[in-house]
Amino acid sequence: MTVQPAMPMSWRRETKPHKFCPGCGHGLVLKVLGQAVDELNIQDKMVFGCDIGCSLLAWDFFNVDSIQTHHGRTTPVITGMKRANPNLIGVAYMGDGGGYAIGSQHLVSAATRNEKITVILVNNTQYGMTGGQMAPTTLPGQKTETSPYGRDVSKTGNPTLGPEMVNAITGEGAYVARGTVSKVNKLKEYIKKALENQINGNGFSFVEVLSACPTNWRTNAEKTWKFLEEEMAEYFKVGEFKVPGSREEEGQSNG
Ligand SMILES: Cc1ncc(C[n+]2csc(CCOP(=O)(O)OP(=O)(O)O)c2C)c(N)n1
Ligand code: SF4
Ligand SMILES: [Mg+2]
Repeated sequence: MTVQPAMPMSWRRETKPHKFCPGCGHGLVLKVLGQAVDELNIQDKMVFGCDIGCSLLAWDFFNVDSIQTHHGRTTPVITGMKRANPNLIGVAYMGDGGGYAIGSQHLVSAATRNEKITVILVNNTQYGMTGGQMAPTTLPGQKTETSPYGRDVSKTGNPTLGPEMVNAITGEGAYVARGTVSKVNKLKEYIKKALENQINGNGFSFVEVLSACPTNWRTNAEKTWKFLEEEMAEYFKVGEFKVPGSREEEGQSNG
């Protein structure tokens, strides 16, 4: 009989390479999420839900319980787990296509009910996993696989402003912010606050993250950063929109 060696004490700190394309923003978002979870010491109570899309590549990234669902359904699945066991810390992680298009009703319902979960939504302005189709967040004039002449907002409407919407429909105790992978320290602060808000038993916590998809944007490092920091950040304002116990809770963004 083979005797298995005891699990090393350092197992919590083990790392492994991620599966995203070079330059993808998902890895940065997940890195700061992991750091926040470590710092708050919630690994043993956390359930990580990822969606369909490139977010699902993170299903075995963390040493926590995890579940994968389709298009925004991660939000109601994590809601159900949290309601069944309020001691859990439930994190729903998804893309902009899943969260704002096919599964948008789930985000609206959970935010309206002020469910005590944390949703992290990665906005890379298109459907990454399936090859770069137009999403609700595609910028005006932006070329994608399904908007080869550039997004025509007169026909498709304006890009979705998720945190602004969530801010408008959530009640007291919600935390709402938009961060960017180009400012990871600030992003970590927002994600940590979103987790702390859940730990404190307040309301719905929502962080949208501006992220890069150089593969489908077909951009080099310089153009990727320029698009992220200039064009995306110009339309999607980074900052906190609602912080429990502060003036932002009354609907004022600090942009
Ligand atoms: C009902 C259904 N429709 C379409 C698909 C195909 N599909 C898989 S991932 C995806 C896009 C996901 O995009 P997003 O949520 O923005 O995540 P990203 O890959 O950009 O991180 C689509 C359309 C599917 N799996 N199920
Ligand atoms: S397709 Fe885009 S979002 Fe998906 S892993 Fe590659 S760079 Fe990241
Ligand atoms: Mg996307």
